[in-house]
Amino acid sequence: SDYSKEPPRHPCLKINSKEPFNAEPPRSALTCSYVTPSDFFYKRNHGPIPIVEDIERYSVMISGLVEKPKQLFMKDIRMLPKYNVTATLQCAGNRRTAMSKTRPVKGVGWDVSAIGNAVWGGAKLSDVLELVGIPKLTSNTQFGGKHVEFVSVDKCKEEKGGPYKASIPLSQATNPEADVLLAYEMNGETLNRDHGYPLRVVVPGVIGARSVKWLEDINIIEEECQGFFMQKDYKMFPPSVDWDNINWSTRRPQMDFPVQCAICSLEDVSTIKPGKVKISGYAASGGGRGIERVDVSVDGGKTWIEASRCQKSGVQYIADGFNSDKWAWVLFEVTADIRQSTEIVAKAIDSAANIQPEKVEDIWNLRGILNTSWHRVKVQAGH
Ligand code: MTE
Ligand code: MO
Repeated sequence: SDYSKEPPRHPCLKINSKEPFNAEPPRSALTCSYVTPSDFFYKRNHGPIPIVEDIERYSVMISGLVEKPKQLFMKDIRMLPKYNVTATLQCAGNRRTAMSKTRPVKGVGWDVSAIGNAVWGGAKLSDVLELVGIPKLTSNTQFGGKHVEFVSVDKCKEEKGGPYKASIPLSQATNPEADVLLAYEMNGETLNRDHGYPLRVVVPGVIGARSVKWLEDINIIEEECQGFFMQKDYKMFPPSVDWDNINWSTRRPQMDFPVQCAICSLEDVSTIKPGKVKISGYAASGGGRGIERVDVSVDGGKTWIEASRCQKSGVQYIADGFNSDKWAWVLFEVTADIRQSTEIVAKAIDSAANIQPEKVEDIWNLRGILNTSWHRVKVQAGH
């Protein structure tokens, strides 16, 4: 595979693997702004970054179980109503490094920054599917367990040199309220190569793995996609399952991500000046569930204080989806008095009252996905 034509990247990114390029920003930079600049947005790839030379000739083919298969060019997609959706994308492997400390896991080692929040601009998939005669709000009862499969052009070793692919239920794809996009813009600019130029899928509230970049084909299929990343990866197993007794077919592909939070203003080695300390970070939940509360402890989890939350500055955050960006993270902040070396802990509660698990041991899984355990940071008091 050819890694000689990779795009330029910001030097502040922490590189977890060079080929394929996997990198995340330092935690301190991640929550500087509500919308993550694309330079600082984590990059998760499984092969070399494809090159599209001729945008005029670039097209997406929609076929499979449709009456009239259709080839769509960028101009056709741009002709559809354009939506800007603020959505947080999170890799299922976010915070994997911390999970591997209890017992080794397989996968790219991520700190807490395999997550970012962007304004994605593009056409709604529900509008695109109407062009091939699939009505909005097509339910799974009417259509069985049909899925919409997204196929890329990149080449991954996991697919034996074939393209990356994934699928979502047809009912979600045809629901305008699910806000699934074929995005050609990120933060008001043309999508860059790392993030899927010229066109990517964005599935809000769902693990990043389903938001296929460099989209080439959309297939309407009878059941979920049989590709590696749906069937042999990104599934959540119990702690009792290891590589010698795994049976992949016993689990469903992970879709929504669970409630998550992380402290970004401090690292495990941070030395703090005794006194008032600002603690800040992000919290997010999948499925369009908002963040109801973020609790912070400065005594290792014995007592808790509620952090303030915001999305847009100056607007009080309410987890109702009307006054908030329902697919987006919230940033939290609290100031606490810290006099001695201690462990600072954060946990979030989503709008369905889902809470984060206390211990990483309880959710350990061999692929190291969905580490949503309470986030802990040890700090040293010094001068
Ligand atoms: N799409 C393609 N074609 N190839 C990939 O390797 N990686 C997926 C998803 N879409 C991937 C892909 C994974 S696992 C994640 S977390 C997100 O893209 C990362 O998107 P980003 O690099 O824009 O942050
Ligand atoms: Mo991912």
